[in-house]
Amino acid sequence: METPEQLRDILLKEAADADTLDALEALRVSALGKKGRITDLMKGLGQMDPDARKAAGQALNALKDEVAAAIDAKKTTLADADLDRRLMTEKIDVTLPSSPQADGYVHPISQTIDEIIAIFGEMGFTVAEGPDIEDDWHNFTALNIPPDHPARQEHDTFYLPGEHGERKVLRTHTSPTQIRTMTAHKPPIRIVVPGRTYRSDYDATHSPMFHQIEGLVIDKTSHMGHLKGCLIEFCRAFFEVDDLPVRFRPSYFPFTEPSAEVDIGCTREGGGLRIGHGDDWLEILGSGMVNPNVLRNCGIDPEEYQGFAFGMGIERVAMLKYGIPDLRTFYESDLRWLRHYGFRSLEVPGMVGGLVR
Ligand code: 2NM
Repeated sequence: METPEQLRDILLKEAADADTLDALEALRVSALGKKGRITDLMKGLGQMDPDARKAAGQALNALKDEVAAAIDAKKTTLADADLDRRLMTEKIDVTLPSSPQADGYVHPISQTIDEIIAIFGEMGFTVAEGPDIEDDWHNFTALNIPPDHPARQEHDTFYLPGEHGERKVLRTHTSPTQIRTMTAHKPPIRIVVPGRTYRSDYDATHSPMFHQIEGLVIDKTSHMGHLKGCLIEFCRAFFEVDDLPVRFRPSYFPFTEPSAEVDIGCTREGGGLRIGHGDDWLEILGSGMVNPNVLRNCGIDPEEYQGFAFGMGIERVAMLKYGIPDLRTFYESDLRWLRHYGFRSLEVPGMVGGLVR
């Protein structure tokens, strides 16, 4: 067996020579482990006389500490070198896209809905959604449209049989979701409701299924000034014209009183249309102060609360903003059309979209 001095030189050299963390761990076990070489020497202390044992014991403990320290120091050196090597060899190109570009396009209807939601989202609106299949009460009655009102025929409603003999309807507007929100939640309310709507009508400017987005604000002091400010702001943000002229024209809806149609300024020249300034007007939205009867139908006290509502057709504003000439092409699933009019999936909807002018 080596003397402690010889063992010291051997172990320190082995620590210096170890060139992997694994080799260093093997050395630690063979020197300091239960059956290690220093441990073996310590076992010999038992046969020594007390004075010699004391001196030898101190020497062996010092040896143990020195070897353990040498192994730890070498371990740090190797780990640092390993990290340096990885930092040198493993490179990340942070300019690569976070995922491969999807081989698909966002439909102009989806893009337009996202843009409109982004604008109203900035104004504090949240999104509400509801069922496409409605009942008479939510689609007509609660909205102050009586059973014999011409609006029920005017809308060319699709009727369906219900499960218990009653009549169901495919919603003719998204307003029944406003009714559901007012019935289920206490004001203040500030929502927009996008979605599919249905009317039995089909020609160059009408599809039996189309999309609407409607908005509703109910609060204690909401008034016509809020309606006007909100919708002027929306039209200017959506069409990306800061000083776009906006006009409010008196109108009639059973669910609002007073009601107003909202027009934006435009120019018509040689069959074409330019949004912005000019001597002509283009209808964009319907709007009004929610009729007190509608509030009462939803359990809201019109003496305490009032509010405004508005609605628009998605296809119509998408065609205007993006220069899409034919309504029917929205539903033809023609990939060449989608590659032309669609949007890249990673484009962020918002007020900086690509208006075609
Ligand atoms: C429009 C025009 C005017 C409207 C009204 C309501 C409700 F539920 F509050 F009564 N929702 N939507 C509304 C008002 C919709 O679309 C042309």
